[in-house]
Amino acid sequence: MTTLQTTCPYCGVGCGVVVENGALGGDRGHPANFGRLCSKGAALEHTLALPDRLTVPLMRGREASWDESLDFIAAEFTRIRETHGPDAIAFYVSGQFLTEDYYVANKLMKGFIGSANIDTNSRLCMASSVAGHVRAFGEDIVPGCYEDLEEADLVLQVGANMAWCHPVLYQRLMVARDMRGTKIVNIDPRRTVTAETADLHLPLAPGTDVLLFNGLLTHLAEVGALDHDWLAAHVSGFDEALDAARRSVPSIAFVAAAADLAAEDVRAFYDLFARTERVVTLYSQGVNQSVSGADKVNAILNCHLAAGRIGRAGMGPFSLTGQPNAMGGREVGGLANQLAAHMAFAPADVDRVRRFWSAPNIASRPGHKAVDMFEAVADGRVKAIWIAATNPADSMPRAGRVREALAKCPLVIVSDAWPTDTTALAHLVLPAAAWAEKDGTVTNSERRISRQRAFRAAPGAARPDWWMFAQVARRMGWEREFSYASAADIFREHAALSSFENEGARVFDIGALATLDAAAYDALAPVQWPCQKLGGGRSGPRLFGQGGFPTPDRRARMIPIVVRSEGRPADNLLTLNTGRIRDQWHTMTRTGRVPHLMTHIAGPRLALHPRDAAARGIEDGGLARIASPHGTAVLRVTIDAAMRTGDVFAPMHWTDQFSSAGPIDRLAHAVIDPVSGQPDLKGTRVQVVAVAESWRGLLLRRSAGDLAFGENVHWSKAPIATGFAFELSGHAPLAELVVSEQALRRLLRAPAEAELVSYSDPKRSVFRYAALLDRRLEACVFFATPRATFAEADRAAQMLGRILEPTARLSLLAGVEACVAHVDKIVCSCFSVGESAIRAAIRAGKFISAAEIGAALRAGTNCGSCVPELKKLLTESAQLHEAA
Ligand SMILES: Nc1nc2c(c(=O)[nH]1)N[C@H]1C(S)=C(S)[C@@H](COP(=O)(O)OP(=O)(O)OC[C@H]3O[C@@H](n4cnc5c(=O)[nH]c(N)nc54)[C@H](O)[C@@H]3O)O[C@H]1N2
Ligand SMILES: Nc1nc2c(c(=O)[nH]1)N[C@H]1C(S)=C(S)[C@@H](COP(=O)(O)OP(=O)(O)OC[C@H]3O[C@@H](n4cnc5c(=O)[nH]c(N)nc54)[C@H](O)[C@@H]3O)O[C@H]1N2
Ligand code: SF4
Ligand SMILES: [Mo]
Repeated sequence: MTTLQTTCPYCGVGCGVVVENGALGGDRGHPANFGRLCSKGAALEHTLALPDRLTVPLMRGREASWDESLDFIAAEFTRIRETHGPDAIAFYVSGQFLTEDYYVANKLMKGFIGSANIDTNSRLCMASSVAGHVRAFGEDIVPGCYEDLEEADLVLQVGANMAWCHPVLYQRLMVARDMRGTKIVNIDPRRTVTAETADLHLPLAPGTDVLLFNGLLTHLAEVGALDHDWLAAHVSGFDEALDAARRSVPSIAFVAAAADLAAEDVRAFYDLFARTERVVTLYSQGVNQSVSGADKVNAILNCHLAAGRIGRAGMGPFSLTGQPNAMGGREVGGLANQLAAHMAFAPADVDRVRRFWSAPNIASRPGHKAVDMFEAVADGRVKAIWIAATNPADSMPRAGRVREALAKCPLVIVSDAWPTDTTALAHLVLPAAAWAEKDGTVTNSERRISRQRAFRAAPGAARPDWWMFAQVARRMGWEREFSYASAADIFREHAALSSFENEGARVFDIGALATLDAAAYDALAPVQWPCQKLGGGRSGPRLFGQGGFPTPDRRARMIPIVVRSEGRPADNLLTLNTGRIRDQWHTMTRTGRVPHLMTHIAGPRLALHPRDAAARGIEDGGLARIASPHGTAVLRVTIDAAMRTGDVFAPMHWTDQFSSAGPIDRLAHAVIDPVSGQPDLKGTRVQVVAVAESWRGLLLRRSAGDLAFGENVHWSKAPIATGFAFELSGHAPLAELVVSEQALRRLLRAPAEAELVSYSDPKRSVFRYAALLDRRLEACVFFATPRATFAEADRAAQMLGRILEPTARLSLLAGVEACVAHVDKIVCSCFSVGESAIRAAIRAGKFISAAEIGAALRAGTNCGSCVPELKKLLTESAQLHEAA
């Protein structure tokens, strides 16, 4: 029996995973999850052998060797550097890099190429928190730990849909609340499943968080909830911050009106905060991804600093990190405005890092932040860009413009494990080793460094990212400085830099790990930083409980937050909010290929309040066209009373590979927070109109392939056990699509030798076709009127790839009538339990708790991610009962 411990590659909770004889499970010994995994973590096993991996370097589509590829990059970088200067080269990397990948890329760019033009998708994710932390604490530090959530009496969730995005941490909070009675206040314009389980939900108008927290600060002052001794000893800037807050927020009534909240709810929230000592404020992208992101962060930090609620058990502000290594990337200095190891561009820092690296060309000023970086690509200042472990053609705002920039760029290099909309734009595609195939470390939201360990061989010629960057560096002439033989070599150097001439000036110090030998690195147990060399200063899971901030006067700084205009223009536009769904990870390169993860929400849906829908003649399940000045998309609509009027929500996940709608980021504006450079991905103003649907279709195929439809067909693709299912929807007559047998064969990917079978009932607009090759069902397509849901296609889906005797063919197509019943939504993806089964059982009076549903149907008993939805179904049914 072989057992290996590693870390989940998805969210910043950083759960431990054990691999036992090839089977994956939660690591009971890991202090982040104690054995739990969410639906995505539990499905990791199904991602190990996903098809279509990139396995060889591709130069303009031609297979190339590593030697040829790496020599080419080194020669081009050298030439561009000499001709145009170092700033003509850029790296755009990722919070999904391991710390070791990040360290090498950062060192190459900032110490050797000699530019700071390395930025990361963390700019879209964590930059506002980084800026807020640095302004308040003097360094980018999350002061608390996960146990604080369990020891708090009040937990705020601000712009954080934890039940879907940080599920295991959410479960820990729910368990603690059952025992301790923790109060939970959720602050989010949408009534998310997370908000559903809170004691108080404040559905504030988007972008009004600063007002709400400025109001809280003035309230704390008024009711005497400040900690004056603490303020006197450890904080500066209090008077200015309170003064600014008072000027922006004259009264609770003012906050309520501006944020569109009930005044009694605002007061209830303020009172709860004022009288509860143990408060944790969790926040995520509803805070960070905003034009006022950094100000939102500091408005929150101000309240915790003023009340002295930081760094002690059960209290503190807590920035939830997004990606598995969002934190590690900041530790190495992977953002363009950082240098390395929590040092920025102060001359003494630059000199220190230069000496440590023996760097010939150290960068002395910040480089381009993500949005600017792609602008610099567009206007030709950047002539070569290396993109790794991120998919900006889909995930950057104004994605269309990003694509245009890349299309014009003389040299685009992309390292990825799967083909994406970004690799499609690369001159050189480099095959990366993926999770399970590479070694290194990641740091989670509570500053805990955990090992990712390889337990599979990388396919073909795929290699770890650090290796690629080190190879290019060596071929550019820096052989000795990049002579790493393993991830452990890199980690030791990184750890040594963190404690180099540190003497307590920087809290990020992991000097104790700088001497790990290979065996100790291999065996490294999850550890929180700081961890200094023996006899070092700070340590422990919480920081700043006794002050000691890393600022020149050792005091934290409260920042006066001036509220910029929050007024809404009086037009007919809606605010496009974007974000995540439970079972998908970003641009779906992994989760979008796992059939059962596509069953919770099967396609890109635009959520819209009933009133906004009615005003536009949009029906539930119908289509809508959504347009911004940057792009348009047609999406299927879910009418949802959990939305505010005036806002719509679309998931960020779908791409051109998965839907005709493509990435929602084609529409997103690239407006940034002036402090952090983070784009406001939650606030694009859009127009939404109904699109008439003339028919609906379901295409089942064994192979994915391309769908060459024009503008008039909306489609989305989902993997199923036997192949792929495509939802189709036409906004022009069906006859324009199925014009000929040839067109039909293209749709079904049926070669000339394939046999076609058809069934039609024109009176009811029912048309069905199947293609068979050697008697096996290759593909079939069902067309019907717009309200059809194709429940009868289930059997056809099961039959894909199977032999179908002539007698069975027609009956398969004839099936039952196209029925109007709802296709069941899978609530529990671990055990495939559908909503209708759960509802039916609840109606029959069988269950009154999620635990009972679990006992009977197993739903919610594995990863627990669906427990909030089970609770919601129970509450809905109870409400119906009361109403009746
Ligand atoms: N299932 C899943 N989990 C993930 C990921 C994933 O792709 N899928 N990605 C990971 C990553 S990288 C990240 S960054 C995290 C993100 O985790 P979250 O930040 O929790 O997720 P989002 O859905 O982006 O946005 C959170 C909420 O912000 C709200 N919001 C929008 N505007 C405002 C506002 O003005 N004020 C307030 N208070 N709230 C607002 C939205 O309605 C939304 O519910 O998730 C991580 N976990
Ligand atoms: N509208 C909108 N846009 C958003 C957001 C939003 O809320 N709304 N959120 C933003 C946020 S917070 C984030 S974090 C970003 C995420 O956006 P991206 O980083 O673009 O999303 P991913 O799909 O995670 O991209 C990671 C890529 O790395 C590849 N990969 C996986 N493992 C490896 C590896 O080991 N090495 C290499 N080289 N490649 C690998 C994957 O196949 C995938 O293509 O999106 C941002 N964009
Ligand atoms: S909560 Fe889920 S996605 Fe996040 S680390 Fe844990 S198992 Fe992975
Ligand atoms: Mo993120």
